[in-house]
Order: sequence, then C-alpha cells, then structure tokens
Amino acid sequence: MVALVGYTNAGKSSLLNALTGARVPVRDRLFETLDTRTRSWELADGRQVVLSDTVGFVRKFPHHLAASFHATLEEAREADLLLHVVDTSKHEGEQEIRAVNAVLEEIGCLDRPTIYVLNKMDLVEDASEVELLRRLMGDVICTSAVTGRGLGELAQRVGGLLTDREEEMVVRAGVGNGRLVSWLHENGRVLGQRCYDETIELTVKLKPNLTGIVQSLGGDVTAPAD
Ligand SMILES: Nc1nc2c(ncn2[C@@H]2O[C@H](COP(=O)(O)OP(=O)(O)OP(=O)(O)O)[C@@H](O)[C@H]2O)c(=O)[nH]1
Ligand SMILES: [Mg+2]
Repeated sequence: MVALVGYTNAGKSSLLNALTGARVPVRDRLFETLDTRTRSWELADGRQVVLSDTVGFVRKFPHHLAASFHATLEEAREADLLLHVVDTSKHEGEQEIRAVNAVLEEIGCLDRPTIYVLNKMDLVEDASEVELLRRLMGDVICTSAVTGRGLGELAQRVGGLLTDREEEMVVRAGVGNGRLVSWLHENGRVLGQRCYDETIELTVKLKPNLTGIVQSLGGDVTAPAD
C-alpha cells in the first residue's frame, strides 16, 4: 500500500490520475479532496500496488474538516510507503514539507519509508529552489502530473523500494490447490514453479508479513535451499 501525502494543492490527486488513469476531481483550490480515493496502480513489471490519495495537510486544520482528515491519517498509517508530494513551483515548499512532516510525526508515521515527489516541475522557473529542496530532502523525484515528466522514474523507484522488502521463499502445496497458486501470482512474484508427485513447489518473492496467509491457504513455507 502506497499513500500520496502532502500539503493541500500540491498535486496529489493529479498524480493519482496521471499514474493510474483515475478521474479524481482536481481543482486549483484548497481542500478539493475531502475523502480518500484508492486505485490500483500497475508498475512496469506488472505488479499491482494500491495507491491512495489523501486529504491535503495544512498548518492549521479547519475544525469542520476534522472527520475527513482523520480518515486520511488512517490511510497514511496503513501505508508501506509514502509519496510526499510537494508543489515545487511555490517558494513555500520547504515550510510546507515541515508542516506535513509535523503532522506525520504526530501520528507516528515520520519514520515510514518516504519518497519526496517534487511536483509541478513544468512551472518551475528558479532551478535553485529545486536544488535547495533536493539537498534538504536527499532522495527526491522531480515530476509533472501535467506533462508526465518523472512518472516512469517514480514507478521504478516505488517498485525498487517494495522489492527490497520482499523475501524469497519456497512454498509447497498439493497440486490441486489452485486457490493458493493464484493468490501467490497476484500477491507475490513467482520466480519458478515445478510439480512432483502430488506436490507443487513455487519459489516466490513475497513480503514476510504475508506468510501467515500462505499457510492459511494450505501452503508450507520454507527458506530457499542455496
Ligand atoms: N502545471 C501543473 N499543475 C499541476 C500539476 N499537478 C497539479 N497541478 C494543478 O494544481 C492544482 C491542484 O491539483 P490537485 O491534484 O487537486 O492537488 P491536491 O494535492 O490533490 O489538492 P487537495 O486535494 O486540495 O489537497 C490543480 O489546478 C492542478 O491542475 C503539475 O505537475 N503541473
Ligand atoms: Mg486532491
């Protein structure tokens, strides 16, 4: 699960639309998005990740929007990876990043793996602003939801980070267990598969926290033999 977070008007919904072909309303005004939208995002290697758009963060949150904001925080809490979207065309980029990070800290998400997405690059005239943010944030990707710049690179980086968290394992099950086999193809990356006697054996890359599901579906999980 990947969540787009960031200051209001940074371009989160525009990026969700550009990356997934969704049609979430986008407008040049504060708090355009008031509920969480979730879409399936297919990375270059065919893997599907769940990408969520969230309500924009601000320094002082208006009280009547508290309920929407609360739902957004849940989304951020559940995400494996945060894409912190920044409006790079504004001079307040740095203050806005700090304001968003203060909220993330409050909800205990500041240590979540995060990619800083410097968006609206098509509007940037002052390259020194970008350099400053790059120095401050370290790992950044420059994008434009309008021209599509950087979106491929972003998908690659997300894929790389999620792959790092996967582990290789061997799953054995009865040959008739089609449910488990299709679950593994959907939720992991199957590197190899063979059948012997009445057993099917798959070598898969999978997030370790999913092994419980594999077992509940009748799979026997072991580490790969070297
Ligand atoms: N030029 C340019 N405009 C962009 C880009 N990304 C978003 N916008 C514009 O910025 C405005 C805000 O975009 P949204 O996608 O609604 O921003 P958001 O972060 O979802 O905003 P909230 O939902 O209000 O928090 C819209 O007018 C978009 O068309 C970009 O990369 N380049
Ligand atoms: Mg939005």
